Amino acid sequence: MTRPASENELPQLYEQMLLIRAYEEKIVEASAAGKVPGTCTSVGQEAAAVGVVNALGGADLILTNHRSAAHLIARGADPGRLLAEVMGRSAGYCQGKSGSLHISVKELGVVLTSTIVGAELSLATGVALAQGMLGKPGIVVCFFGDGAACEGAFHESLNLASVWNLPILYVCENNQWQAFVHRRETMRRDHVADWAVPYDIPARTVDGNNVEAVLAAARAAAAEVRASGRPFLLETYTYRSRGHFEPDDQAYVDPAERAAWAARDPIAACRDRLLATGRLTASQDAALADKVQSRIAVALAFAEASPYPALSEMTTDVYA
Ligand SMILES: Cc1ncc(C[n+]2csc(CCOP(=O)(O)OP(=O)(O)O)c2C)c(N)n1
Repeated sequence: MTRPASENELPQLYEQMLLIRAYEEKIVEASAAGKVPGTCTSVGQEAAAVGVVNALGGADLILTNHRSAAHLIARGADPGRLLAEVMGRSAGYCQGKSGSLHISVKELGVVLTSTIVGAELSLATGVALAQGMLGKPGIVVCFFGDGAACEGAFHESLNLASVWNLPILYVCENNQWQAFVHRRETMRRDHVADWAVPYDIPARTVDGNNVEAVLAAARAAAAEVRASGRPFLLETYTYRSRGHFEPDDQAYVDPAERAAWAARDPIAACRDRLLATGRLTASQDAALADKVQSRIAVALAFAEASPYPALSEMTTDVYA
């Protein structure tokens, strides 16, 4: 039994998306000013992340990739500690030693961020196997991109997860781009969901820019994984609105493509639905925007005030 987003949920999902956008825009601004290292952002993909993460339970484990900020914030990570991590400060979730590309938050069940494209897929197989052997509850959720789906690790992992009956919810964020290459150049088909079927894994594609649709699809998918104990692949069809990393002027992107997707921005679409149905007023919207901006300003001040790790700690918490 799955539930669609309720009346009360949509404003909360909207606020989470606003917070994620404000966090990543602050990184863009601060990195342009030389204060923060540039990162890979997920601007434009907020609905995909928020919809999926809000469909999960507390015992579920998440493995994610280089665009993990939205997954982390939707899971409840503190933007101040995330920013501190990106800035290499000791108040960061990994004591400033992971940066944005390796961050994990054990207490939130975010097992890892993988900067090796596709590694999250093979590691999810092992995490799900271990969960089962240890008798732990919770499914494993693995976020990856369409580029990762073009790697051998995707096919090996899906095959093994199917043969071994592993409870993994695969979430492909098909954002059309693979670094500086459009997925048209690397895939014959538009949808990664098609590739799950030969492995006997049920799959569906959902509009990744509609947070309510993603939430409903992710709830149904997670329920199916729990009931069957088997994998499921959910593809969120979305768009990476900014460059591969910061800075990136996206000179390689057709301006018409960018404009078409900008017109489908997930946050603007959600705002329009909330306003049109009277669940949000313009003044409440302005207050929410102020609220998230001040939260991010506090987060940046917190991160900037945090010291760098001591030299004596340089080799602790690291394994390579
Ligand atoms: C194994 C490996 N190959 C190449 C790279 C360089 N790289 C980093 S991100 C990226 C594109 C990944 O595309 P996709 O999986 O679609 O994720 P997206 O960046 O679109 O979110 C590439 C090629 C890498 N980090 N790891």
